[in-house]
Amino acid sequence: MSTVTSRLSRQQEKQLCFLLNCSRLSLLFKASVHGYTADAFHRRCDRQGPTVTVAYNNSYFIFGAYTSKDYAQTGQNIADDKAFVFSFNEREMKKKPLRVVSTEAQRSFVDANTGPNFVSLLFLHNNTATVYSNPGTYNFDPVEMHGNDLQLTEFEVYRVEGAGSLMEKPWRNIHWDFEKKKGLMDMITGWKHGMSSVKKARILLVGPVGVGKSSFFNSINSVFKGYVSNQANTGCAGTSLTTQFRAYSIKTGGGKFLPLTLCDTMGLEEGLNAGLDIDDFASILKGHVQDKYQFNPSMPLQTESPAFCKEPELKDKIHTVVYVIDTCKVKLLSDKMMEKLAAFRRKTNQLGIPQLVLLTKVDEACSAVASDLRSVYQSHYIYKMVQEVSVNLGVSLSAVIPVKNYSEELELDPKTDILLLNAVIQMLRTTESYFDDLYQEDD
Ligand SMILES: Nc1nc2c(ncn2[C@@H]2O[C@H](COP(=O)(O)OP(=O)(O)OP(=O)(O)O)[C@@H](O)[C@H]2O)c(=O)[nH]1
Ligand SMILES: [Mg+2]
Repeated sequence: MSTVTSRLSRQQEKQLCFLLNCSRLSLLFKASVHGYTADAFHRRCDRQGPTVTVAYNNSYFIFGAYTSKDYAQTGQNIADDKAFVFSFNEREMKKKPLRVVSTEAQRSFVDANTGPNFVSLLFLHNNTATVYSNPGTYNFDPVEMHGNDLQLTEFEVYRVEGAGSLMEKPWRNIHWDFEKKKGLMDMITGWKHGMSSVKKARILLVGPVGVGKSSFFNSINSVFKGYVSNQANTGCAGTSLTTQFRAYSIKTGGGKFLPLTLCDTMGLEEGLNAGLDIDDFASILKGHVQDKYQFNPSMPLQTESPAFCKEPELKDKIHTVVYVIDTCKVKLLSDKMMEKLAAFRRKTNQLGIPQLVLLTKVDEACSAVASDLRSVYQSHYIYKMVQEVSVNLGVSLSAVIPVKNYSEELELDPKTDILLLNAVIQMLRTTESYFDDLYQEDD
């Protein structure tokens, strides 16, 4: 996984997103890593759609230029009525940023084989860590723009993921027809498989701290209760809020139980002896861990402990593992976390248990999705994150399911419910494949 990280702080990124009216910035190019050359810039930034260049100097200026058009080295002047140059100072983040548009309607930037050339600001000038500045086409005061400090300490280019960046057609089809919700609920309630000794699919939620594992259980529970319920403790803390193993049953409106147990665990942490331990994970998979077992990260569950179930049956074993990942943090997963997830995946594979990935917080990840959840499969950004997770975790694209959990709402929302219910159906189908495999082994 790439270790190239953005130089922008969270607050600076927010400031820039506000200025650009976008939901996210996705780092394409970082000169200190990729090189202060026009060639390196074009290799990563050509034909990327809307982008913003961000330059940094020793005088605490963060300045650059936005264009909604592609870089393509055509040698032409490009007209872009959305383009502008901007500046703010790291030491005066409360001050309104400077934003200047071109005075020449037909020339917002020159699309040549140089560094980004916004006529009045030419970045990576002569393939060096400098900017050439010549106000005019963009009429700014150089002191306000960059403090007359033209030596760059860093230079980055981001793709701008905005509210407008939706695909024409969704890449996965979902029926958003609200009448369907009842059908989906019935499908889950009536789910059966050929394994008569097991009544319920036992599904394990596992993933880093704060990604929404407990919230997913709460959300499914809410859909079937008919109101937003917060049975499991959720929230944000430095370490995992969930410290017990929980195997949750879910009641339907009619008082029966769903053929499904959602198992919630402590979150994964990067450090040794922190978060869910791989030995505890293996014990859960094999059905040795009892409900409400209190995890102890410095010592995994011992076989002689009373909480250790010595002779688990098939119904106690995990039938599907669901890795829960926060969509907003896909790019921020550290190498250590990726290694941990890979080790968990290996363990799960050894036991022949099928796996899915749940991408949560799609509402936080993309503003278009936040304003209408039905665009979840049209968001370029979400699609990119699905692809990235699929490659990085080594699961197929079809095994990655984006969802939005209930987090602060007081009322149910049919669109949220439909996406959640579809995720459960996917989990049940995956569990079915586990039982199918067992049957084949019995033959
Ligand atoms: N906007 C939004 N917030 C979410 C979503 N899912 C979870 N959250 C919020 O994220 C925070 C963490 O959620 P939890 O469900 O406690 O996460 P967890 O994975 O169980 O965390 P640990 O038990 O600490 O490992 C809470 O404040 C939730 O309200 C989501 O889909 N969208
Ligand atoms: Mg939790």
